[in-house]
Order: sequence, then C-alpha cells, then structure tokens
Amino acid sequence: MLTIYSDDHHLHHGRCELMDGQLMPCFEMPSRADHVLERVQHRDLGPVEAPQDFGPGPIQRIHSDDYLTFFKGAWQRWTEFERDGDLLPYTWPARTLRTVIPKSLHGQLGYYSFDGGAPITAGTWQAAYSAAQVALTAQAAIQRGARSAFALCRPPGHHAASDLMGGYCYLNNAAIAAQAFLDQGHQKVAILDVDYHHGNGTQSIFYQRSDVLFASIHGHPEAEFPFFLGYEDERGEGAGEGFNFNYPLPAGSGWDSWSAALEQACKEIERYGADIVVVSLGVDTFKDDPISQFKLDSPDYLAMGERIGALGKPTLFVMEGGYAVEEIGINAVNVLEGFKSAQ
Ligand code: Q9C
Ligand code: ZN
Repeated sequence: MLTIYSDDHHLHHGRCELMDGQLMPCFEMPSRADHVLERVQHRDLGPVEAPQDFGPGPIQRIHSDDYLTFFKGAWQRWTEFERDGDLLPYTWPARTLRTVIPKSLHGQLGYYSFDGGAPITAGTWQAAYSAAQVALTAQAAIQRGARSAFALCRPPGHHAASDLMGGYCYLNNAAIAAQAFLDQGHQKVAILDVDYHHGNGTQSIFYQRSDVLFASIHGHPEAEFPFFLGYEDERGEGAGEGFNFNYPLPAGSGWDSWSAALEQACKEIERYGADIVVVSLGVDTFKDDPISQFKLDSPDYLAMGERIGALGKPTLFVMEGGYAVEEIGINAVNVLEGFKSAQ
C-alpha cells in the first residue's frame, strides 16, 4: 500500500492544552506521525512518497474563503502582539451572544473555532495545508486505479467544519479527499470514521447531502468530547436524511461492542452502494490511549482492517487521532495490514 507523507507536519507543534483544569503539553504532537512513518517503513507496507501540490482549489471546495483567509493570516497578525505563546481562542459566540464576525484577531479566532484545543503556531497553516495535500495525493493514487492508499496526515482533520477549527483539527483532510472523488466523477462516497471521538466536522459538512454517507463509531457525546454532536438520532437532514449514522458507545467499550457497531456501519455502507470508502483512521480507541476510554488492543486493529477490506471497495485511509505515541504506529499499520490481508 502506498503511503503519502510530508515532513511539513513538524512545522505544527502546539505548546499546551487545557485538560481537567491543568495546562498540559499538547497530546497532538509531531512524534505521533514520526512513529507511524517508522512503523510503515519497518513493516515494509509499501512505498512512501511526498505529496504533490494541488493548490488551494480542492480545499476551497470544503472550507469557506473567509475561514481560510483568517486561518492563513492569523499567525502574522498575532506576531504584532509580541507575545510569547501560541494563538489560542478564549471567547466564543455561545447562545446569548451575537454571531457577528468581529474585526479583532481574538474575536475572529472565537468565531472560527469551537474549542480551545487547536492552537495556531508559526507553522500551523503550512502543516495543515500540506496535510490536505497529503490526503489529495493519496486520493489521486486511488483515482488512477490503486485499490488503497494511506494518507499519513498531521494535523488531523475530522473535527474541522467548513469554517471552524477545534479538537486539534484545522482542515478536514478526509472531507477534502471525499469531495475530490466526487469532483472527479464518483457518485457515492462513504466516510467511515473509526476515531474515538465523533467526527463532528465531517458530519456537519455533509449533513444535508446524499452523495457522501457518514458513519462514525465513537465515545458517547453524553460523556465525551465533542459533547454537542454525535448522538444516534442525528440521521441527516433534507437531501441528506438517512445518510448519516452515529454509533455512540459508553466508556469502557472493548472489541465486542465496538466490532458490532463496525458491522452495522459496514452494512449501511454496503446498502448505500458506495463507489469509494474514505476511512478517518483514528487509533485513540486503544486501551492505553491517554485521553480516551475504549479498550481496543493491538490485534483488534488487524480485525478492523480485515472487515473494512471485506467491503471490497477502493479505500483511502486518512490518519486522524491516537495519542499513545509508542503504539500508534503498530495500531495504525495493523489496520492497513489487516485490510491488505482481506484483498
Ligand atoms: N484537552 C482527535 O482525536 N479534548 N481529536 C481532549 C481535553 C480534545 C481529539 C481533552 C480531543 C480532540 C483528532
Ligand atoms: Zn480522536
């Protein structure tokens, strides 16, 4: 299986995030992608190539121009404050407030984010832009006839909506790739999101559309980030009604209940008749993940890959979360090897 990877992810290295009342070093750190790349090479998964640059066009198909302009220019504006730290939001246009777009940097940062978990650093735009190109380059390989490809994206993307960053995400790599498939002639793309957290950004982007089916297995939003989306009764609306499937599971869930949800999601993807499957591949479902509450073990990821492979569809894997840095490579590559064994 071809892997696409860019060193540019090192340009994004946030300093800290708020966790249980404490400032902690960011869990979403550069060594994550480094470990996955090492494992890809160690296991001889296949060639590793750098991304091509498809320009901003395919990103603009998903993200609004005003959001992209803000994100691209935010760091330069922040340098004028001559502060030491990362650029982080601290006020949001919640319920009783107005949703005008303020002129100030921090006002706009609140407007274009849904949490304080996506710090902007000097290299964040470039890293996120390159991650989107990584996804698009892997997408292009499938478009040319490959049965599968692995987009080793960092930063991740599935929490990012059309004009919102949050949850370590800025540009929605999986959504950008799914849209590229549609723009290049495919009719039906299924996005299977196996990250521990609900893919709220991806869901919101495609919620009113029937050309992308979204299915997500995740920690129940009653108890887990992102809290405000990811319930089972979110089925899509308008033309998108019946094309959104959420499988929220309680803390402590292991392979038995997780794989039962996967089975249901796969059945829906088969019923839909997807031409292409895009997998939002988070491995923060792992039992030792430091911010998550599921109990999957490393061999379970082989079985996960096998079931996805049994769909028999061209499949693009897009890296999302996973914070047990030592095991992230083993678990992610296990999915890819399980997939290959089912071909
Ligand atoms: N800092 C992904 O896995 N909250 N994002 C963590 C408090 C945010 C996870 C706990 C989790 C976001 C791509
Ligand atoms: Zn996650």
